[in-house]
Amino acid sequence: MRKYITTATAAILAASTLLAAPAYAEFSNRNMRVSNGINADHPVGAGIKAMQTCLDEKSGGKMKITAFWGGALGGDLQATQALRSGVQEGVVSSSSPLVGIVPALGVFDLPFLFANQEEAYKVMDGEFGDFLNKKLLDVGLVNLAYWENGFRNLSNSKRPVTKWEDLEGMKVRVMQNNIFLDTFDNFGANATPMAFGEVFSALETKAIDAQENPYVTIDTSKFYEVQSYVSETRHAYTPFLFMFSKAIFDTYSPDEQKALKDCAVVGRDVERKVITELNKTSLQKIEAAGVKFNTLSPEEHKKMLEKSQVVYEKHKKEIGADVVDRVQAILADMRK
Ligand code: TK8
Repeated sequence: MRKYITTATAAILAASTLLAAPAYAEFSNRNMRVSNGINADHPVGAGIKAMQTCLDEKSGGKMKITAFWGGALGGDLQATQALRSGVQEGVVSSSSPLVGIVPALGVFDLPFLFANQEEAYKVMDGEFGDFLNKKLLDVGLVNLAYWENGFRNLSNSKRPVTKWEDLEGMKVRVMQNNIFLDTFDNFGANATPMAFGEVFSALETKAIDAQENPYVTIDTSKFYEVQSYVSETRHAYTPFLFMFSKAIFDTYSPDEQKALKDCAVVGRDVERKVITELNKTSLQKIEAAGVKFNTLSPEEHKKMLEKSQVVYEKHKKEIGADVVDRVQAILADMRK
């Protein structure tokens, strides 16, 4: 009998606690600055719009993103450091300039790692992506979701690149990242690390001959105005990380945190869809501007890939052998 009463009391207590909890979610007015190096007409713009619509619905209009484009709040690395010190809320950054903070991110810089978008999505959105997110969290960065930067292609002002030997002596801007640097030096190019914000004028003044980015970036950052050739090398797929300052995130309510994470995924899906569509029209626009376009034959593409294996060997240790092995095991499994 006594036991019965205790259980019943416990049940009533539990029920009343449930009733006492607020039936509404907790949202405060939040103004969140999110910076980008690319311009507003890049598909990241469409992704952020979709994310905002989602946040409006969930927070009753209380959570607001203010986006800054074209590196207005500094380049990828600078903005990411601002997140770590809690003075800026968000950034959409390439992973490549951040390897000094999280060496494991260098895995995405390995040449020809992913064969197609599907592989990239599965790896980033699955347990491997979570594994890297933990490392980002340890350094004060909440990665809300992996957005798409995409497969990178080469543009230059010298000649069509149909085989790796054509890169001989070419002055190629690379991101501030040793794996990219070695990848291009290994092809005989003269790789020059440079922040994204300086690329247009460096191409214009011919301080450099070449750069590499997805078509949508060559289009929306207007590199086609100062380049004569675009070659479909697809030598790397780099992600965009939609990161949030952990210091600021920790002050948000669980409802706000959840809304941010959920809506970043909504934005991601829109951004990826728009990139896939725009990739085609971007290339048309680039060609219409008079830029000569070429693809590489499958044989030459394969030779480029084989030539790049030394880069894997050279950088495996600093990325973390466990990290490289892990992604390669996942990919091998997917390719079965
Ligand atoms: C924009 C960069 C850019 C990247 C690069 O901030 O630096 O070439 O591909 O998209 O993140």
